[in-house]
Amino acid sequence: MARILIVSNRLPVTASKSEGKINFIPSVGGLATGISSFHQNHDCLWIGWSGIARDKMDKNDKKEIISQLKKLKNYPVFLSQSQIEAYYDGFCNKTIWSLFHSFTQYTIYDNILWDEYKKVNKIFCQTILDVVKPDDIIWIHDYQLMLLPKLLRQRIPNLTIGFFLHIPFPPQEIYRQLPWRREILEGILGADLIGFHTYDYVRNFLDSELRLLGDEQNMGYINYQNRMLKVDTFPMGIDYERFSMAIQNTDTQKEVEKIRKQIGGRKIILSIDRMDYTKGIVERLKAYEIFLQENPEYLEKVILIMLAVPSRTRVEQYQHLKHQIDELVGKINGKYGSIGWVPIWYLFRSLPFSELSALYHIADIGLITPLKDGMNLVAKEFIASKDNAKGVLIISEMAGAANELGEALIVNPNNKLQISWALKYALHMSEAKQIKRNKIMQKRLKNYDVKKWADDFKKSLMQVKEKQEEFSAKIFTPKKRLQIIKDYQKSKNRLFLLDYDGTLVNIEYKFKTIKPGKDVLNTIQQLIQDKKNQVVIVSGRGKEILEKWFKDIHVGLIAEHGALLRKNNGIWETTEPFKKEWKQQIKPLLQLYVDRTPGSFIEEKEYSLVWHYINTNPFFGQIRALELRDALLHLTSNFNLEVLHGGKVIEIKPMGINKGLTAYRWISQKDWDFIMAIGDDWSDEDTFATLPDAAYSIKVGAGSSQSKYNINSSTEVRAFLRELSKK
Ligand code: ADQ
Repeated sequence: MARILIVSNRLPVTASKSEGKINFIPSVGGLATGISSFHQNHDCLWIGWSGIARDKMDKNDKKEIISQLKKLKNYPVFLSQSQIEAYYDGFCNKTIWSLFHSFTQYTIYDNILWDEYKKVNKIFCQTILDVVKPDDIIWIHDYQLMLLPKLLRQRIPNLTIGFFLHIPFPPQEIYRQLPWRREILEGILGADLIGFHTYDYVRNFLDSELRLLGDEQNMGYINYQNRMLKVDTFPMGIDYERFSMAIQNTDTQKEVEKIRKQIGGRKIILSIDRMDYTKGIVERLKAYEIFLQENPEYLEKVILIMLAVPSRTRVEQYQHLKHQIDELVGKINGKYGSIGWVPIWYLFRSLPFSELSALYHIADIGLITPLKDGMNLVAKEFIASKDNAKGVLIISEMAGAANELGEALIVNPNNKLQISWALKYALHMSEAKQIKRNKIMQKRLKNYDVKKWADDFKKSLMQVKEKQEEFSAKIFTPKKRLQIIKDYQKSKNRLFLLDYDGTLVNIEYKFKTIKPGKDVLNTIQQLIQDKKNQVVIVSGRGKEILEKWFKDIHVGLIAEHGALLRKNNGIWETTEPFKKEWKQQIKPLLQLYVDRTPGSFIEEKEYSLVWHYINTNPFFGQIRALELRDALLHLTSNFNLEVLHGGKVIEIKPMGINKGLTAYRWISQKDWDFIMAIGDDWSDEDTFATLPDAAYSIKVGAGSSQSKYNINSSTEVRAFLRELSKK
């Protein structure tokens, strides 16, 4: 079994130095708590920063840290204090964290911070290179290390790399504000599998990819620089067992008793977060105040236990937030409290598991209302901790977790009145209803716990690798090339079926300008000089243009994807008496889409109509293409027409037109002892399918195909054909 290197900014343990001694304590935060059990149960090494700056340790400390961490299956990355400040406090938290949570007003763009981010990603890369073995799986976590996948890929091209983002990926109109948007995207795209918590984030990422780098996806697969990679949703689970069983620990039971004694029979509302402006703590407090104000019958009968874990305390924004929350809590407690009752119990610290699980267990309501949250594990932990399934979760619709917790009370975190109503509703909810709702959620969370999540991610990563291998097995290696050349030399009757766009010439931005250059014409001339060779150009283009381009060259021509053909005698024939009248009825719809989609245009061929969107805004063009395809499917249902969507075109043509059927007229003509078909898109698959077993079929570019081989580009196609013609 392959070893897994988990890589994250922080290790699951944090080192500190006091009185000359190095101590370790568990780190807080979603990632550390979430996958620590996966780490323990697999052959893993966790790589990350240890918590002590390099310049604050001596040689012995360094040795001690490495050796202590080794026992815990951890390996440290050493960073200086100034690097941590500029990279983590700076770029990560003042630029990425705020922008990715759509808090553009807090986002700072500073080249110095960006430079440090790049430097630290390189340090991580070097540390991994020091310990990595060729078969290791690298699983990189989160926004601090978005350049790392590419850096590693450059050094070890075949490495298996997964990347998971724990925070939201913002909508493209927000993402594109980042001055380094391309570098970051390209950095992430170094991975083989890219995971997000929700489908919304996947869609946002794919939108940005399409707009900024221009690669279209197919079922989450992207063909990026001739490497197939996948983008998918993996909603992170929790260690369900740990939380659901917690109440059986005597320590947790003692804590429950202690809290009960202090609180008596009052209803407990629980709020737990890291102290962060994305978590909506201020809005939540204000909503609680409205609740107290509007429902005086609940005064002295409820208590809000608000737990905030100190976080990023060196960042000014966070200091300001702490100050604001302290004041607000003081104000509410002062205004509504009475002797023997404080409306808010406010704890600003991290808690041991026994205390945390006791709070989850005892609380009547979990009030979790982030303004924006990648997932939010606290909400899931609250539900899992309810051994008797009693309790009500109120969760913000802006938390990724809301997608999986549909039976909870879902609120808009900015709507304080709604939160106040939800509190009242929760306090009145019957126990039967609570149990019914929670049991459904518990079942779901138990099924897809953190172990399943991590296994699922790993399994998908290996599947992507398998797909890549299938593809590389077909890559046109020098050995395969030699084999074909040998066969070519032995043969006497050879047939070449060559697609035009994307095969003999590169597909370029401006559709209309790709006429064959000297390079293409000379290559074909050289091939047909040998009387043993018959060349057929198998194209989707109209007959006039093909005739013009290949005027004096004795090649067979197939036009309009097989509707028309010209044999060497120079006379065009139709393969079947296809109808054309339908064009008048379809054209107005295409014209409407041309008017509504700047950059698109119609190409009219004898038997087909094509709507091209290669020159449109890629994202908009794709949306319009999907709309048009749907509209056409309705309209064409009575006409015996086919609607094909591929390669930045939508083509409408009569059923039964097919490159393969027409190519077969040549294939069946003679007893060829060498056949080679080359093509790049869906329409060429029909040609490949009609070939006899011994024939050679080659697809240009990556992507799945029934071809025997894949070749990288049309430049390589031309070079290979020239090489053959000289043999
Ligand atoms: P976080 O923003 O840290 O994580 P969250 O998912 O809620 O947020 O995880 C917090 C974790 O810290 C929980 O596991 C909780 O048990 C623990 N915790 C909270 N308060 C504590 C306390 N006082 N004492 C001890 N432990 C405490 C980021 C993203 C999230 C995403 C996670 C995981 O911001 O959206 O869910 O990563 O991907």
